[in-house]
Amino acid sequence: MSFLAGKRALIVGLASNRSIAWGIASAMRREGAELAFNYQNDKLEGRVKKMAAELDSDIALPMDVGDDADIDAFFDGLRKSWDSFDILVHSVAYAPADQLDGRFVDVVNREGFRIAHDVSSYSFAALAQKSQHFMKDKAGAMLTLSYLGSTRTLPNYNVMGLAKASLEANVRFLAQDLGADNIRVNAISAGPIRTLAASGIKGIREMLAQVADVAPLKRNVGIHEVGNAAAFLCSDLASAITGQIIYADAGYNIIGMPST
Ligand code: 0WE
Repeated sequence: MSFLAGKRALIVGLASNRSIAWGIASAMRREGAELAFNYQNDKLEGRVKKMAAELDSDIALPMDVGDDADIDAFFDGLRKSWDSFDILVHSVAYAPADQLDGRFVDVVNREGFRIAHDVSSYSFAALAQKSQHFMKDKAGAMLTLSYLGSTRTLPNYNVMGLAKASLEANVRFLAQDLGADNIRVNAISAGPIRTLAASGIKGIREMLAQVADVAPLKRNVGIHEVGNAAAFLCSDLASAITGQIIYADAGYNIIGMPST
């Protein structure tokens, strides 16, 4: 197929071989894209560089998306390898652990709210702002990752739900502005997946079991399925799709009441 041949993709948020970013990077590489990565901190440098090499990339530069100076330095560094690219993938979310344990009304606080929205939503706009200049007149595509908690309540997701609601609005405003430059902006709302970020979460096992029990496809989804959807959405095959939140969740989001 190689429907991403000749395209360059910047992947932000790779942390391990269980990351959704790994599923996306693998699918995009399989379809012919050239890749570049960030790593959040020194601890992740070696691991990310090794995974980049597995996908034939020697571009991995430091960037914590919570830091403006890091973002500036990252794009200055990237410019030394690439004067343009076609695809931006944002696969980053964070809320302090105390925000994801207990009733929203009891645990929410100003700092937790700020950090969740800063790292999980603002960072997408910040990366889009920098990336637009690399993507001009390229039929570019930007993609972020959302979750059902943006529009429905579920236990413990709490302020991350508000941050995902903000992220989805972010997709629409960016899509409106960047449409003029032929840049499309979409999100994939993935079903729950056992990544490193999810492994510490209370009740994740029950949530995975619930999805497998009641979702139309009667199973969970994997990072490589999210990767395939991402590769499609960022390819010219999806040239009419922008501003959308596409669910890759085995159909779970359509259920009102499970059938017996
Ligand atoms: O968006 C997410 C999780 C993102 C996330 C994960 C962590 C764990 C470690 C954000 N911040 C942190 N902070 C930490 O300290 N998901 C869609 C996965 C997820 O997270 C949940 C879920 C699901 C599903 C949290 C509570 C309930 C369900």
